[in-house]
Amino acid sequence: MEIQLWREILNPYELAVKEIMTKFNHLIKEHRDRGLYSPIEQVEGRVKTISSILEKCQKKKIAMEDIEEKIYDLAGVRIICQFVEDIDRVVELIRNRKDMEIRQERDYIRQMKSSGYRSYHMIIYYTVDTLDGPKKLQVEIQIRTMAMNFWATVEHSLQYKYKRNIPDHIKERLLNAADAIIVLDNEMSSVRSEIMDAQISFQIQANIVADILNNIQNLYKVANKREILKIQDEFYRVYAMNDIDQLERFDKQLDMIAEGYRAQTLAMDMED
Ligand code: 0O2
Repeated sequence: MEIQLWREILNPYELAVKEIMTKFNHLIKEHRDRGLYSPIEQVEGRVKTISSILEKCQKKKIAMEDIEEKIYDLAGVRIICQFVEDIDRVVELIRNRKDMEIRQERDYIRQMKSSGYRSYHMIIYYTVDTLDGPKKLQVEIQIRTMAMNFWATVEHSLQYKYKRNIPDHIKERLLNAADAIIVLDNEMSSVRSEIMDAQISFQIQANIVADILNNIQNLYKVANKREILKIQDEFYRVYAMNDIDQLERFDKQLDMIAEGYRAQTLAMDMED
C-alpha cells in the first residue's frame, strides 16, 4: 500500500487517540481541582505502527481491506491506575460515557493470560469529525495498575528481543514476577485508604496555596506595597505551621481583603 494511503487510513485514528487522551487527562484535572482522588493516574496513547499492523495481518491472515474492521487496536489508549480497585471505577466511568460505545470487554485481570499478562481491555466505538464527515472508529482501551504496566512493559520488550519466542526459563521467571505483582497490588490495596487520604490532603493543600498565591497576585494591582509585604510574610508564617485549617482560614481572610478592595474600586467608579 502507498505511504500516502496509510496516512489517510491512520490520520483519523491519530485524532481519536489525541481526543480521548485529552478527555481522560481532563478527568484527572477535574478530580484534582475538586480535591478528589482520581482513579486515573496516567494516560498514554499510540497509533499502531505500520510494521506492527503488517505483522498482525500476517499472523491473523487479515486482508488489507479488512484492517479497520478486524484490527481493533489501530488506536490504543492505556489508562494507568494506582490500585486494582480503581480499575473497576474507570470501567464504570467509560461505560457511562455518551461519547464512547462499548463493543467488547475482556477482563484479563480476573482471568490472567497464560503468559502472566493482566489488564482490563475495552474495545469502544468512537466518532471523530474528519474532512469527509464523521467517522466511527474502534479504539482499544487497556486499563491496568502501575505494577501490571511495569510487568507488561518488560514482557513486551522481551517479546521483541526474542522475536515472540521467549525461552522457557525466562517465561517461568516472568510467571513468578506476575505472581509477585498480584501480591504487590494486594498489599497496596490494603493501605489504599491511607494513601488516598494522604494524597487528597496534599491536593487540597496545593489547591488552597494556589488560591492564596492567586489572591496575593491580584492584590498587587490594588493594595500598597507595604500591605502586600505584610500579607506575604503572614503567608510564609502560616505555611510553615503545616496546618491545613490555618491555611484555609488565611485564604478566607485574603478573600475578604480582596472583596473589600473590589467594593472600594466599585464605589470609586460610581463616584466618577
Ligand atoms: P502491541 O505491540 O501492544 O500493539 P485475540 O486473538 O483477540 O485474543 P489480540 O488481538 O492480540 O488477540 O487481542 P488481545 O489478546 O486482547 O491483546 C491486545 C493487546 O493486549 C496486545 O496488542 C498487547 O498490547 C496486549 N497484550 C495481550 N497479551 C499480552 C501479553 O501476553 N503480554 C503483553 N506485554 N501484552 C499483551 P498487540 O497487537 O499484541 O501488541
